[in-house]
Amino acid sequence: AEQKISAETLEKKRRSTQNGPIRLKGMAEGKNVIIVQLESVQQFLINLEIDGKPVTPNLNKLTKNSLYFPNVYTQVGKGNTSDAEFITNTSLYALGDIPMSSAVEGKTVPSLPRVLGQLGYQTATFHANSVSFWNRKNLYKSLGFNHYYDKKYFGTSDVISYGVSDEVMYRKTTEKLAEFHESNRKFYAHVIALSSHFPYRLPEEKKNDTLGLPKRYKDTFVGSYIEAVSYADYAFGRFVDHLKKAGLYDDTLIVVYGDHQGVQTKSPKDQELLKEIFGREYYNPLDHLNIPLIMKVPGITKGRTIETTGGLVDIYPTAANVLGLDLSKQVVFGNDLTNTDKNTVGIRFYAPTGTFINERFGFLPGKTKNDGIETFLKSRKTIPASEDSVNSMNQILKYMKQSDSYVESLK
Ligand code: GP9
Repeated sequence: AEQKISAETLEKKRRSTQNGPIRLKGMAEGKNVIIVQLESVQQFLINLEIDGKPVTPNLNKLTKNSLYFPNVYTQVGKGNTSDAEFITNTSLYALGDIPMSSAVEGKTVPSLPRVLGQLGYQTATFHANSVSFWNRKNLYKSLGFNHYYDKKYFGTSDVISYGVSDEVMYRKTTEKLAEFHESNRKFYAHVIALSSHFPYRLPEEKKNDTLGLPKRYKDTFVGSYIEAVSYADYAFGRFVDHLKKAGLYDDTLIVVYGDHQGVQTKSPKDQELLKEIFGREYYNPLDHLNIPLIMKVPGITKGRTIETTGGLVDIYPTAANVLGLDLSKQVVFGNDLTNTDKNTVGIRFYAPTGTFINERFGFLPGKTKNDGIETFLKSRKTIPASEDSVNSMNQILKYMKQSDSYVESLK
């Protein structure tokens, strides 16, 4: 049965990579890799201005000379941030009800760090909280990271929420990366930012580094959220400075994405602010689960926006293409977004199982296995789902089941 799962999945992958010409293949082969996961950062903040002031000037700047994917969605389950770490490194679905760190405890999971490790890279993951949170010590072992750096390394000065501020985290991460660089081995660093964590209580002194919100945003949830992300963006800008100073910026594949949703509010005041930002009602799950994905590929100097719909499962295959890694013998459930015009992203846990988003609409399953609704991405207009959509839902459910059995079969 295991053989069958792998064969079917590989066939799916083969089909999906036949869609178009292979673009960008191997452009970052042999380069250092830094993947930054931004806590709770949703897509709508990128290029957003409030009263003429950008919320994320540093990320906006990064998009200008990178591949920028505005239509990407989170697919995390109960393991939230740690599920995002898992999916990004494996291109497997999160189970939903069980954090993946528990589901893969003691197992060896095929992954980006494992593949790069076999090519001689040092592989390390950086996060300011204790590694015991979300059972990460086991997760990192299962994913095959050579090193992890947690609270013990980062210390406890200048703390925001669960750990040192992103500023301290990025500075100390760069120090380690510079050491790796000196050892003449390539590195892959997965860097997990934390300062923009719920409930977004940014210390007063850090607010000097944020955009400075107008009065109508004061003492609102949306205001605190935007301020926290504005600080996370400021700290990310400092990271770019540190990397440039250490000579580690230009020739490195840098991937940045948001792990999961951050806006959690139903208050009328907050809804009003969201309406002001979106110019329409804030829509859950389409607006809610939409996260940014940015890839700075060495050699690409002019930015390009790639509209293809994607999910966290697609990050690894997309990065693998530019890194020149062959995934044809690995079971992955995502697609390379630079070579796929049509893609369907399956979601569960934070939306009803069977929810999917493609290049035109989001599908929400109905009460039976044969119905649902489609909401168009552009107009947000909703109609009853077609038979084709119901078939797509069943296909997605099949892939999720295959992914689950594959995870279970791993030793
Ligand atoms: C803490 C952080 C928790 O280590 O990763 O994030 P969460 O999963 O609660 O968003």
